[in-house]
Amino acid sequence: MSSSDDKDLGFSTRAVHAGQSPDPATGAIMTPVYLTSTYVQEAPEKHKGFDYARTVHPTREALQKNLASLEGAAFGLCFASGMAATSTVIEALSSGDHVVCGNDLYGGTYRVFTKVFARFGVTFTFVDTTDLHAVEAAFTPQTKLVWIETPSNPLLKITDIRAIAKLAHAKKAKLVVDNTFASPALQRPLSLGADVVVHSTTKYLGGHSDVVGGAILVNDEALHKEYKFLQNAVGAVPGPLDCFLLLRGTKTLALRIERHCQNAMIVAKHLLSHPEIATVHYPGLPTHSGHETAKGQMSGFGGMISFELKGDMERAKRMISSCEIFALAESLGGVESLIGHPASMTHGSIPREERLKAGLTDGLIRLSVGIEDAADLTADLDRAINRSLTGK
Ligand code: P1T
Repeated sequence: MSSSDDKDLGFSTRAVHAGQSPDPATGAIMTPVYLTSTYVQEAPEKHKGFDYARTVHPTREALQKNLASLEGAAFGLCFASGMAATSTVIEALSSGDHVVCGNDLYGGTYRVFTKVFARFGVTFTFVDTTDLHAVEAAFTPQTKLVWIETPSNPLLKITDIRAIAKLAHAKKAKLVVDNTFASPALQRPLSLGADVVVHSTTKYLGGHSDVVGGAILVNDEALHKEYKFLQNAVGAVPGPLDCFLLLRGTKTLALRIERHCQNAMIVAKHLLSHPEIATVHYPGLPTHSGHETAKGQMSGFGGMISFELKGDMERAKRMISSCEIFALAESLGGVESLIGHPASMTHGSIPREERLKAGLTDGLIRLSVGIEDAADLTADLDRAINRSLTGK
C-alpha cells in the first residue's frame, strides 16, 4: 500500500499495511529483509532506483513510509538509534545557531547537546517548556529550533504543542517534538503545528525490546531533503533486520498502546491512593498539572509513570530492586514492565544540580507499564514497597 492512497484509512489499518505490499517476485506477505549492501546496475547510472544500501534500501523504505503514514507526515527517515535521529536534526544547524530546549529531556539528549554539539558552536538553553513566558524569554536572534518532549522523560510534563509552535513560528524558529513517550497512536505533533517529529523507535514503535532505532518525520520537502542528505552523508542508518522488526512491531502498535494506557491508569491510581507514596506523575490523573493540556492534544495518556516514595533515596533503591515482575532496566515502551532510577540510570549524565532544578529528585522512580495483567503489576509494586519498609 503506498502512503498516498491510505489517507482515508484508520490508524490501525495503516499500522498493519502502510508502506507494504506483497513481494512482486513471490507474493510473500511480509516485506523481505534485503541483506545486501549494493545493487547490480545495467550501465552506469542505469538501475532500478537502488544504487547503494546506505543511500537507499527497500526494507528501510517500507518502514519509512509506514512511520510517515502513522505520524500523518509526508516524509519519513529512519536511523540507527533515537540518538542518531536526534543528532541528524542538530547536524542541520551551523555554528552560532541556538536551540531552546525543555529542561526535562532524556539524559542522552542532554548529553549529546551539551557534550558534543556545544563543541561545534551550537548553543542550548534549557527551560521549563510548560511555561510559555520562560520559553519566550529564552529566544535569541540566533534561535533556530525549539526542542521539546511531551510527555517528558522522566517527569511526564506536558507542553502545549499548539502554543509552542505558534511562538516558535512567530520567532521564525522550527518546533521539534520528540514523540517517543506518546507514540503516534496517542499524539501526532505535526497536526498540532510542529515542524519535525523525532522518535526513538526502540520504544513503543518497536514494542518488544528487541531493536534499537530512530526516525524523523516531516511534512516540509526542504527539511526532508536536508535530513535525507545527512542520513546518507553521515550514515547512521538502521540495518535491514532492524527495519523488519520495526515493521512487525508497528502492526500491533494500536492494540499494545490501548493496553499500556489501561494498565498505566490502574497503576497510577493505585499508587496515588497508597499511603507510602509521596507524589505520582501521570498525565491521566486529574491531579497532574498538565492533565487538561494532555486531554487537548493526546487521545490517551500513555504507559509511563514516575513517582516518589516517602523516605530517603536508599529506600527508593531498595524498592526498585525488590520487584519481581517489573524488571530493573533502562528503556521503555516494550510489552514487559520495567522499573528504573532516573538519577543513576537514564539521566545520570545530567549534573545533579541541573536535575534538581528541573524537579528530577534523587528518589524519583520511573515505570514503563507493560501489557501484563494489571492486578499482577499492582501486587508486585505493593510487595516491593513493603519490602523497602522492612528491608527484607
Ligand atoms: O536509545 P535511543 O534509541 O538512541 O533513543 C534515545 C532517546 C530519545 N528520546 C527519548 C525521549 C528517549 O527516551 C530516548 C531513550 N531513552 C531511554 C533509553 C530511557 O530509558 O529513557
